[in-house]
Amino acid sequence: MFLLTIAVLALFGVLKNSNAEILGNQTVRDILLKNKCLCPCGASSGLWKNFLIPYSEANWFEAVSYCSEIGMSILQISSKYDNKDLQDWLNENGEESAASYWIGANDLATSGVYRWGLTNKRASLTQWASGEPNSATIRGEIEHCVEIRADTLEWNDSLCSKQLKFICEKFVE
Ligand SMILES: [Ca+2]
Repeated sequence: MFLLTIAVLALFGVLKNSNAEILGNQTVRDILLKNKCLCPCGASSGLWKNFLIPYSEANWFEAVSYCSEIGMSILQISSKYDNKDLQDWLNENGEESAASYWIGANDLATSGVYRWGLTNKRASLTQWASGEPNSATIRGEIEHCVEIRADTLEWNDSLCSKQLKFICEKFVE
């Protein structure tokens, strides 16, 4: 637990020091504090995952916090099996086939380096849509958070402040 605390504080330090970008009128640090995002925010391990798409839309930070508050984590995709499980589940439980959802991948700490949630775990198996990630800047905010399209499972970096549905996951005990 001590090491975990240190790791979280270290990541927090990275965010605090390297990312002065303004998201709306708030810094990344402000948003993390406001949404109590200083959690491990990463699923542990196991063979099978449960997924959940909460009813409400949320910005990415709120999505991370919400999943954590209900004992889950924002979705991570670590293997092709994760993709297969997700696709099967979305086919049964998703809404519109072309809907997009927040997942955990983001490059908030280091631009261009995508990690899962607020962990230091690198997103090694990426599946960007054509032309993405483009780190577009819209009204002064740069795209740092990743949404996944339900039908193609392709990724797009998007504005973290955008309201979007999201996918939580939890390994089955
Ligand atoms: Ca983009």
